[in-house]
Amino acid sequence: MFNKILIANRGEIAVRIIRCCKELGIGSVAVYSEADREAMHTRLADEAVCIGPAASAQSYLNIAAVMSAAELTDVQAIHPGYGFLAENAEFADIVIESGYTWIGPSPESMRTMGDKVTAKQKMKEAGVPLVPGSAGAVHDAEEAKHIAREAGFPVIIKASAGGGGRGMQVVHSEGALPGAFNKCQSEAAAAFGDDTVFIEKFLEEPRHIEVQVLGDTHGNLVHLFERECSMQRNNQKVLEEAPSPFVDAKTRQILCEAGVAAASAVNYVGAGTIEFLMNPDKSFYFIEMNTRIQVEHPVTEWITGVDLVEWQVRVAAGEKLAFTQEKIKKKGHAIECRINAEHPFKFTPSPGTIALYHAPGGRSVRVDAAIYTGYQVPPHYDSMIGKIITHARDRQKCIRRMQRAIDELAIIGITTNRELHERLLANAAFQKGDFNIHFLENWLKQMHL
Ligand code: MV4
Repeated sequence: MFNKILIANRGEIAVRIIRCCKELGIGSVAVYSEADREAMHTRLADEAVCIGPAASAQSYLNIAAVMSAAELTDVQAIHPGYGFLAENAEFADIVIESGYTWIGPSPESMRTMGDKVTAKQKMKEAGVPLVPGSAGAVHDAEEAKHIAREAGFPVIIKASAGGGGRGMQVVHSEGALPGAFNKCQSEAAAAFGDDTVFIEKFLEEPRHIEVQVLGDTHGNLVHLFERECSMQRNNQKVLEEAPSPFVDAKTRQILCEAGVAAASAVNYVGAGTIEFLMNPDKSFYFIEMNTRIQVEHPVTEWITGVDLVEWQVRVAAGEKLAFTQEKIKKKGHAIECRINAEHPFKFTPSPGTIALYHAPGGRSVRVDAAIYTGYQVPPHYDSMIGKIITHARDRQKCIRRMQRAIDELAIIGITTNRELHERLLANAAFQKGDFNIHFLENWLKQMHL
């Protein structure tokens, strides 16, 4: 096992990883920007190194600065968390070439999955269901027309180097296709330096369901069931849960096996997530794989009892998974509410000083946050300041427990999205599990605020 790990991140995920290190007896090194001198992760780590100015590009995304901090503190491994450099294969290469252990999958797995056209090719070979559309890259508007006719409108044009909702164009008619194709291609070139695009049939009312996997370096790979992440707005998830209220036992079996097949196809090591879209008839299709720990990992931890961050560290150190697939059981239901420093309905950021913070507690309530009374939420980063996770025997009890937890939460001094959660948890369609990826946006539109 490692003596000391550097955490190349900030906020609640850095705190989550530092807590894990402490429990494993591993030293922790935080890196922080000038805006994060008083941040929780800076304070909680055994050591902390300033890596640059507030702007992410000059600090948390500054590979040279992060590597200097690793050398200065003599760590053995680097955990990237999520966001920032987590899915940057170049960074993973540099970490490994510099003699450190990368707490994550191989750079090769990251590259294969990072390029969506290559990823889909691999998934096809592995027998993982794909959305009907182009076999690979689509080179011009004329080719796009033939594929769209074959698949039927509407279609979606996606950038191969995109993902997470970036670089996509939905097209409803043939007339709109050439313009959308050129737009997608040029935006992809500008945003990612790669103008490769592909086409899929646009699924109109799918749910976003993802499978958690965990692999070791000895060829063992297991799934930890699914999460449902349909409650999103502008590709920002608001609330996640496990298991999905929509997935029945039989569908779960084939879905999770597809997740394992997807990860196995790239010899996946560590914690990863395979994203699927599921139609109302429960047919499902691979869309992309996230080669990192995700924000919503605690709901899976709670229904399975598996500490995903601990296992990321253990498998990076070469340990074998201590459990087989058959040993992993799911129990009850878990929900996560993301707490953001933003207006609950307008979603405008609300940085500032937290005059008072009181965290909920009590039975089966977990709070992963990086705030405290007197903390100044900086304006430079993501608005998510923490997460509340609840668990109960069934979904209804879990919702009631979350309502109780949200009711106890007090954050004074800044605006948070607490009221969004209050209203959503009380919504009849949410309570019935009757929603898809468009629910939140449609609901907000017809709401009288
Ligand atoms: C899709 C889709 C429908 N059909 N692909 C968005 C995030 C990225 N992971 C993939 N995404 C989608 N891909 C096909 N073939 C719907 C989404 C999608 C979405 C699209 C438009 C507006 C909001 C959305 C929210 C979640 C997913």
